[in-house]
Amino acid sequence: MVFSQPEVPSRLLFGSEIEALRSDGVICAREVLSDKWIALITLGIERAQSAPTALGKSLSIKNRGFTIDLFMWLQSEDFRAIVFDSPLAHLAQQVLNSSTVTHWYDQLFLKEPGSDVPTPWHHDLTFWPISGDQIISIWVPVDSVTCESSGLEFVKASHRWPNRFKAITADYNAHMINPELEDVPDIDSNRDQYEILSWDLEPGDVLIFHPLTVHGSPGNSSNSLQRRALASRWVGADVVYSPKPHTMPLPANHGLEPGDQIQGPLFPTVLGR
Ligand SMILES: O=C(O)CCC(=O)C(=O)O
Repeated sequence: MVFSQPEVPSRLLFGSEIEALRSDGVICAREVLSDKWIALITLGIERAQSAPTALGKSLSIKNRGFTIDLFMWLQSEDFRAIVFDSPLAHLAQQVLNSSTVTHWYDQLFLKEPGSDVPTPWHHDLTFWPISGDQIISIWVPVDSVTCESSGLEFVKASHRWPNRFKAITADYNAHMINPELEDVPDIDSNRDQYEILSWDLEPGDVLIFHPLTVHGSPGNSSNSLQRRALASRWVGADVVYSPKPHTMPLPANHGLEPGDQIQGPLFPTVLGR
């Protein structure tokens, strides 16, 4: 079988960016995606909005301007090309330091101007049925993003905290809340006690973050800027399927047994195959 190869980014990450990601748990990488890819993601988002999945419909809060959807690349050629052909796999490879780079899943987070739906502070790994170290998310906005238009915020170096928090996201389901884990602290009432990182972004810039870095975003209080982003998530060779109660359900046909490396038709290995 002939595979296409993902595009090499117009610029690779600097060593200083990779070091900052290790120490802070998040970086903003400027100008790593060209207009071509931003246009394709935008097109994919527009198409996805007119044909949401059943899961997307149940998790979105349409009357408050909030849309979420998952496993986009299984729905459309646009997002499939983002997985297999865009430079994202190379960016992931640089930070994962793994022999293989495998797509975990992708997710849309759209907030219309005036949407009052926040993304509460949370981290991701506690509600994913995987374990391992080589896991990364790349958050790709297709619009200019400011703090006012629901810019994503991160607690610096929180990926190094020993705490493991209950899932609390705008899209959470009760079954994903693990009563054995602790609540996320009340960061908003005590912002002066935390070092909070956020960036104004332009299309082409991305945020890259560790799955234990605590993050969240306010509603979109801009009256003109849409805030549309694709979260593209990747894993390396040390990541295995580790089903536990209170974690995100995977599509039924994933074919993984506990302890299996994340791979297979739903989790394509894009580099190092
Ligand atoms: O875009 C948002 O508001 C949330 C993004 C997020 O939580 C994630 O990508 O893990």
